[in-house]
Amino acid sequence: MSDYQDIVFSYESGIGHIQLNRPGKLNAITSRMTDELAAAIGFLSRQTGLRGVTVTGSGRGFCVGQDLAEESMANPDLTTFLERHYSPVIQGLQALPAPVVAFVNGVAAGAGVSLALACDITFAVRSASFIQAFSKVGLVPDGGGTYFWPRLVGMQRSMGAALFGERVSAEQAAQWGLIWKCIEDDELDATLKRISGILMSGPTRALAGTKQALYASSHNGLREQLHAEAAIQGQLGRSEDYAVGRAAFLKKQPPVFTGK
Ligand code: LHQ
Repeated sequence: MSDYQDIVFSYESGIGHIQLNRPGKLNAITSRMTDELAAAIGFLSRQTGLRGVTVTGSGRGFCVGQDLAEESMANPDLTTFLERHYSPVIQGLQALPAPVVAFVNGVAAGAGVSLALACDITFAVRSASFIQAFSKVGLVPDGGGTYFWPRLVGMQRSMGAALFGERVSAEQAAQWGLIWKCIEDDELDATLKRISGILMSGPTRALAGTKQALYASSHNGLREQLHAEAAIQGQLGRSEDYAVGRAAFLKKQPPVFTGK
């Protein structure tokens, strides 16, 4: 879709592809980029046939966070800035009713790490790394950085990474559970295609329900969570994909899901 400049965005066969597109600046985030991300996410949220989303970077980096050279960064009112530019993107990604998969193709720093973690699941190439660079510029982790990290890797690792701003390798990130998998650099394109294919032919409503239930668990007790699972399963019990999946299992055949 041609109107975008700081991202490349396409939507095909139910899959949205977002590529951050400022390779010369390691995809540092501009206000135009957050506006374009919000527009792309808004577009995806209106597609009834949405089945998945991929997010990656162009060039040698994934995203190094806020563009510190942007003029707006001289304005100390970062509260308004974050709420206007970042919160809609982070919440928008989490709210999309289909899995959002990050493919971290190189270094991620600052809010670029938060952007990757706002996706539902993250792959990173072996040469990629994650830097909680905020303390180096006198700021706290933002874009959900203090929300995602402790939930994924616990308090000590979150503290260490944020207080000292040390580089965390992709392999270490996978060992910690910050990301799903560390893959070889030359496997990135094939993995992105393979995962897109899986999402394109997946039981979309069940995957959306899985995302919804897992996120609800971060604020629910067991009783509420059992209710949440039962409510979602109640809707899926009436879905076409469940009928297809059950029939295929009984016939010992692979299911052909339609996402309905
Ligand atoms: C950059 C940046 C960058 C601009 C590299 N900005 N140009 C705060 C405020 C409000 C709202 C939202 O959120 C935030 C939180 C944040 O995200 S604050 C920013 C946090 N990020 C950083 O502090 C990362 C700063 N970057 C670096 O430390 C290095 O670039 C790393 C270690 C990531 C990569 O180092 P190298 O591989 O050596 O690359 P490089 O430093 O040479 O960068 C390549 C170019 O990208 C270079 O431009 P140039 O024109 O000189 O080639 C950098 O200036 C530019 N760049 N990060 N955040």
